[in-house]
Amino acid sequence: MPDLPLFCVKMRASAAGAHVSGAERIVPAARVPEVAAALAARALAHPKGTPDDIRIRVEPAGDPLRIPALPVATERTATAAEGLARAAELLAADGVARVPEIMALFRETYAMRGAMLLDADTLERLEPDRARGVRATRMDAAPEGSGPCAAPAAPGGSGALPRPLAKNHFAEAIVLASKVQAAPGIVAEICVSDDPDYATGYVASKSLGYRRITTIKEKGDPCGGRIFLFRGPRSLVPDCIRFLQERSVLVEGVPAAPPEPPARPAR
Ligand code: WAQ
Ligand code: MG
Repeated sequence: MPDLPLFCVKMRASAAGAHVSGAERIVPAARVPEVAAALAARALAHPKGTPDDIRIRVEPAGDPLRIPALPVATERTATAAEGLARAAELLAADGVARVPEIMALFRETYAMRGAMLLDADTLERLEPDRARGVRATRMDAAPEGSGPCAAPAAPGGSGALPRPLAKNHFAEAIVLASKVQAAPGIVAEICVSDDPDYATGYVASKSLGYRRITTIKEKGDPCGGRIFLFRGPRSLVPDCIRFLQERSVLVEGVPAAPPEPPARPAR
């Protein structure tokens, strides 16, 4: 049983109204002060610059749903074109129709803070707010061991690093992707970071697991986004959005680091 009460600690930093960084954790009450301080330090140390507004919000997490992390595999690609083609191929093999149209819609996500929620078959957009998109929130990696008090929590890994000071793209993304695939009606996700220096993206589904694609955009490109693909009756959409935005989730078995891709063939 988790050591209750647990709290969601969220940080959001902006400069001149523009988003700079954000992060969140779910921790026992006793760790809230330490985690809030670490998230504030992370906001202040962000490579994009010093924010002029940092918000730390602490809310009761209730009794989080515990789900396993999606299995992780790495696909090695050399160029953005190759990576996008691989993403399309994986989605198509997973039963997603109209993949080229979905990939074409991806550019419309670039300006959004959240994800596009797209009907996988009709390609209707289901987000209530199209400019913002849908945000998955209230999630963290479950600490290794029995309860949330057992060890410093995982995203970022081993505990040797001052974790919250640097964004661990992989650890945060596997938590988000695992929660998203647990949402009612979600069948797949595609993600490209908006961090200009981070060219690795992924596609995820229950059957594909979390498939990292080492190069899915060119280095230096600030455009990124996410699409959550939904399949089901319209009446399920509110449940899906509520789960993504409100249900606290702890993801178990998050690997400290992604696995190495299969060795490249000798040239
Ligand atoms: N919920 C929904 N959409 C989000 C969220 C969220 N919590 N956070 C970000 N987005 C959307 C938003 O449109 C961003 O522009 C876009 O996703 C990319 O977000 O295994 O860093 O935080 O090494 O830049 C993938 C890791 C890293 C791959 C992805 O995404 C790997 C990443 P970013
Ligand atoms: Mg980013």
